[in-house]
Amino acid sequence: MRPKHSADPARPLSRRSLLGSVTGTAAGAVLLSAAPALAAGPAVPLSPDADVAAQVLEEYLHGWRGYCDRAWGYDEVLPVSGGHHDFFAPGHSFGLSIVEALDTLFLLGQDQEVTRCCDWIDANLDPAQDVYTHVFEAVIRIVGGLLAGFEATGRSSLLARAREFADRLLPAFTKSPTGVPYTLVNLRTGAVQGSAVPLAEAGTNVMEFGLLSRLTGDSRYYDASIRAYRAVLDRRSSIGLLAGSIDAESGRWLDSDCGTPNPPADSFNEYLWGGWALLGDRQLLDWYRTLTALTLHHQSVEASGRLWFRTVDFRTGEPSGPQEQSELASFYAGLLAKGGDLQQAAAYYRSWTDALDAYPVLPETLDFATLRAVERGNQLRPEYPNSSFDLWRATGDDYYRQTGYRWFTAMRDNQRVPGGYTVAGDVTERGMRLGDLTPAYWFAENLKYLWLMFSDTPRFDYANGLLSTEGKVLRGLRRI
Ligand code: DMJ
Repeated sequence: MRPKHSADPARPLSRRSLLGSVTGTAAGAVLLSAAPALAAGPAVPLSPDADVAAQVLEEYLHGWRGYCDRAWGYDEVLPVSGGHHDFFAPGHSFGLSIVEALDTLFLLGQDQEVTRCCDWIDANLDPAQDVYTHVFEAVIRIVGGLLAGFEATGRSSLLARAREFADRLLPAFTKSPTGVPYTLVNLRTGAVQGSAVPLAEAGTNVMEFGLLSRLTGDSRYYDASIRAYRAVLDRRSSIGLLAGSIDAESGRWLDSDCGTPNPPADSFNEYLWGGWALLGDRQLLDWYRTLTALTLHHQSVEASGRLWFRTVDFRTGEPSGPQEQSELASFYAGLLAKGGDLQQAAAYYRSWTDALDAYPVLPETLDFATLRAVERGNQLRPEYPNSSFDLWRATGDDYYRQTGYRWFTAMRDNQRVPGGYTVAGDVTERGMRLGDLTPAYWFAENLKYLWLMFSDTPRFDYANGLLSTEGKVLRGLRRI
């Protein structure tokens, strides 16, 4: 299977595409431009299901109580042992699950909890800790979480805190000779470390930094994102592909594997799309279209009648590496749908649905030729229902809600424990062995997609809403 794809950035898009039509490339233009309007208004026929929505709410609150009772104020809960986990560095907590949960709690109508979280953040969240912090994770989780919390509540302290974090993360970008951000920065001193940068980490910040620039009128954040993109995209191979990791200091590629949408590329293309949709920067859309056309041309492959994406050498386009697909890549069906490639989006989603049918819950990595589990654990990841939501929004087809609900019941049947929800050790074992962690992203993403599909909440603008890679609603929250 070699799906056809036009590389023409001006080609007509699907009626249901989430694309707008505003142009603008310079930082100033983006800061001043209005958010792109949708191509054709709301196209999703909503048919809320109150019973399913109630189930989703119950399970979210089950997980949330588990965190609050056992690990309140810490980054993540260990729901089986009752302990807690520091996500960024031992001995340093950012209350990450609280920040991650803000806009989900708002969408769920849990206003008292939102207020409790905001009060905790105001009193306790310290952006100046003397610790090396992962830049990519801090941007998508903390800066994004605070911005979504601000959008939900209008509480100015959240915006101020987001800005303070971003200011302390900026040295990773500004100290880089190429503009590709270092992977780590010390929040107190601004010292940087880590020049070997996975592609996703170089290019997953423009939504948060662009919105922050727009909200504050300070273009430094957005400019840093664009400089990083240019540094990477200027180094495409002669056939236009990107490799997996780049040296922030020399600008040299550190490998030759183009593995989109697997990590380490995963959200790189997602943010070209999201940056365009949120900020109206036409250059981002052009890059997205060009890279997507190349991915569909060089990497799409049929195996047992299913569409997958293989890893290729970025210089030649020839296959390289094992025929594996990470569960993290399953978000890509939704991205293809948002970009207007609905046929490929649907086919790729069906591939993942077949994989879901083969296991109690999805394994971390598959051999895509056989659907054999290569990495057998399950990290409670949200990528599959993310695609369910995106495809449902793009097509209005109830199949995506049904399969999203199937994913939800599989998680509930297999990963629910008295203290919340937990990761699994081996999904191929009978009587699956469970681990002991509720990742903070569970509070941001997994059930948010289900809730949005089934609740028809008036708190979300279904026509214009935009979510980040961490499921933060960066546009389209409605305060009521
Ligand atoms: C989330 O933190 C984000 O979705 C990120 O982009 C990659 N995936 C994890 C959860 O699996």
